[in-house]
Amino acid sequence: MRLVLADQLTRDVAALKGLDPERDVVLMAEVMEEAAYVRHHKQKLVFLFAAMRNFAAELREEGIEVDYVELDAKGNSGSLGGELRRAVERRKPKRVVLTEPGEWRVQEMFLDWREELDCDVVIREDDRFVCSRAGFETWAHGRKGLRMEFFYREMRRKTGLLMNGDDPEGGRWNFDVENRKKLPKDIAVPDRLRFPPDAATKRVMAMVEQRFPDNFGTLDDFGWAVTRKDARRALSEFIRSALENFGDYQDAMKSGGPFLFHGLVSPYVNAGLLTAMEVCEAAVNAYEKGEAPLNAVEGFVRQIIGWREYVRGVYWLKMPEYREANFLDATRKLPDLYWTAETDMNCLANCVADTRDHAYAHHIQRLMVLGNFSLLAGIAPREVQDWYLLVYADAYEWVELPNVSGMVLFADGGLLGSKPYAASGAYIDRMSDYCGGCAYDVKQKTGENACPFNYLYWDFLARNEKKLSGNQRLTMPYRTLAKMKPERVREIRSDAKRFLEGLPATYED
Ligand code: FAD
Ligand code: DLZ
Ligand code: SF4
Repeated sequence: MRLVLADQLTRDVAALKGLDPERDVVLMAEVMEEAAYVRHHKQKLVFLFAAMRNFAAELREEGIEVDYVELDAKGNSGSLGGELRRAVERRKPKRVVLTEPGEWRVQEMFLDWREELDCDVVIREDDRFVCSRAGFETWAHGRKGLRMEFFYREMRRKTGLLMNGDDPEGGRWNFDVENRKKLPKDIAVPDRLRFPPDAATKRVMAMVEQRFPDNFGTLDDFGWAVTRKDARRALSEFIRSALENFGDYQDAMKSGGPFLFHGLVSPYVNAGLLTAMEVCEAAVNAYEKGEAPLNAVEGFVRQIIGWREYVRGVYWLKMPEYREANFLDATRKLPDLYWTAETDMNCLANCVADTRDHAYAHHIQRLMVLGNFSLLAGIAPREVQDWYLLVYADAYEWVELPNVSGMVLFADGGLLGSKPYAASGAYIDRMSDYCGGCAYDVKQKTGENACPFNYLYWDFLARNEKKLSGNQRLTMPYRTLAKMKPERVREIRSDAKRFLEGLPATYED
């Protein structure tokens, strides 16, 4: 019996290798425990359940027997362990074959099953990643800092992507300095290929609305691909219409335009509809044909074989302690605006609304608006982690946690990033059109009308001076803070206090 989880929907995922249709059965189960360990965005649930059902149908078309348990099936025990136990009783297999899960929580359950089940349980390595967990440990061993850049270079060598023998294509490993342009007013942003739900997906939508009516998010604009075939079409369309500008405008943000020139592939790659290597190879192929410049293609490949592989490595290296890390001792509850989008801060309102409407926001929205605010406001890591884990269609703890705790909140004290990504309103103003439509004035530093990011930034530095002032990369801002008159610092801190105390945080999740 071969178990396939919702984020393992790849025909040659490890558990399906060597499958014999004459002998083997595939088990897939929709279960309440996985659907409710956080209250996932409605689009994430629809995406995963519809993709699971379609994947099962594709296996059946191949002549493979699939034992598929729907969420509403009679007798569904509600947990993966329960469904596995029931299936073993039903089928009496000699062996159960699994692919290692993406999350620590699920791995702990797998290890329990191995003890409990009345048959052999074989757990195979998930070879959809370029770097295995053991490979990352070897790389990390003995290193003081785990900088992504050095790991990335190894992944380039290992995959041969954008390599000329031992040298990087174009003579440099990283073209990031060319990837920070502001969006010109007249630039045409391509329409993105979205997939209106078919009848089967509509049935899943009805089930999700009925079973999870109060979960975050809307289904009105559901447009994710739910089959490998459509995910391939989405990838081709990205390569054709957006990749060319991906690099230049990777950090740009626009009101009402969350997709810009981004790949929109993370839900597919994480769930298995596309593989990381095929996505990178498609981009490199466009470069080789002269259809996309090197800064775009290198930037895109770096996100996948660099950042994506690296955060997974850090996750498995540091779990389970990583979840509890709170270097800055942040304790604030998550403000309601993360659920309601109701705030006068136009940047936050836009990013939460994009998240609610699409279960998606691009990287800089996640990092420099939603994340930056949670860092400056001192929101407790566990509150922020839970929010990010449930709101995005691509979210699993292995990728969410290092991004949130390491990259955004500096909760790991600098393992993942050399300094916190704290920024004032000037950064958001430079990289977006949000400030023009905002009730606050990004140029004002203090007072009722001032952009809250401005005083929250200095308040954050003052509040965390003991822990952060020794950080070499923060020498400049701490020097500026030291030069400020005491009454100016008092004014900043009192604005921050007034603002933060006025933020409602009433939602219980
Ligand atoms: P593109 O901008 O087109 O990038 C291409 C691909 O690179 C992505 O599809 C993704 O697979 C990979 N990638 C890019 N950046 C990262 C990164 N920092 N970490 C890992 N992979 C990356 N990504 C997730 O897949 N799941 C998450 O739960 C998740 N949570 C995040 C939380 C925070 C606070 C931040 C700052 C980032 C998070 N990311 C997460 C990373 C990144 O924001 C998304 O992968 C990206 O926005 C997905 O959209 P895209 O496919 O259009 O990406
Ligand atoms: C995220 C998720 C959800 C919502 N539902 C299911 C499910 O019903 N059945 C299943 O097999 N997997 C589900 N998942 C994905 C698991 O939580 C996933 O395997 C873990 O996130 C480990 O990576
Ligand atoms: Fe955001 Fe400040 Fe700009 Fe308003 S002024 S959109 S709060 S950065």
